[in-house]
Amino acid sequence: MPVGMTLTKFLHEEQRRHPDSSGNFTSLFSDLVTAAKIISREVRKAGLGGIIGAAGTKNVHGEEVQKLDELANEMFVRTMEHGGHLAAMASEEMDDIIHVDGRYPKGKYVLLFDPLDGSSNIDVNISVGTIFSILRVADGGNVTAKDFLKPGMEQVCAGYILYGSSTMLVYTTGHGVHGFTLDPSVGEFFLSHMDIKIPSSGKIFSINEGNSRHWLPGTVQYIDKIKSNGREMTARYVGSLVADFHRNLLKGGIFLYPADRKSTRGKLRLLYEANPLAFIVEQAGGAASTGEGRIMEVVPGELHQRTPLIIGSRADVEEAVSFLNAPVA
Ligand code: P6P
Repeated sequence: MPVGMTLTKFLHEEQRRHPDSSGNFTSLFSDLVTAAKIISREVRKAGLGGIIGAAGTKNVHGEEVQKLDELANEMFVRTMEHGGHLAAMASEEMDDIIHVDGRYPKGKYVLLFDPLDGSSNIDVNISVGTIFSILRVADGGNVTAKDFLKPGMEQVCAGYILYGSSTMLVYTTGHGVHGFTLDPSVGEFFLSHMDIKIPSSGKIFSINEGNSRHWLPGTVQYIDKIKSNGREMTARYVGSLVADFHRNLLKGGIFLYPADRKSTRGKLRLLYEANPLAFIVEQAGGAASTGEGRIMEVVPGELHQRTPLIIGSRADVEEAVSFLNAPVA
């Protein structure tokens, strides 16, 4: 029985498919994998290390910062900044972009990430995740926030790490979606889900029904429709975007965090949550919409811009959008 395909080997095989490749991207991604392994180690023992619970500070959005949020953010920055492949980074936890220290060479990529999404679940041992997106920049030496404000179509790579019953890394570079599972005894990610495709429709819907009093009429009508007789839908909502997305990616279904009267622009972040997951789901045959248009066509106006997100199986997203766009009766 041959040893499974490691992520390291897979990346090098992918690189060989691009003979003109400099190897910079492969090296950048390898640094990202190292950060993922470190965060996984810390998440797995969070209850023991005295690092659960709030850090006593708030992030740019006024949200309680959990200690593991800070640690994950620091792990990413420290692991990624000296590789010489990045010009700058942007994190959900940091107000402004993070320029790579002048001591280190600058590369031609910028990394956007949510270091530990789902932080409210950290203390109760429910799955959390890291989400990342990589863009190319023309001149690594003069990067500004404007270099990050690109539509999702310009991503060169997107992925997530899910710290669930196992730690999985799922990513795309535009050549399909591939999933790798970490074997902690070896310290390697092994290919476990080659060329993931989302079912064209599903039986799962994910939405926080606690917000239903704020929903706009189109959302009310859509949810009523899929809960009506004749539809065998089931509700699943973890409250961790990566966990909810990953389950629906594999089983089919739809996740909705729509605009409502409370979150008029939606709650989730465009650049480092919606865009990377939209790239993945479209590569897997699914769809991702704001409710009015394709997520990956939105031209960002600001780094931490929020967006409505309707994402999952293509037929389900199209049906939901038809309701959300319906003229108000
Ligand atoms: P709500 C977690 O805080 C998060 O950013 C996503 O991971 C998740 O999908 C969403 O917020 C949950 O939000 O309002 O349902 O608790």
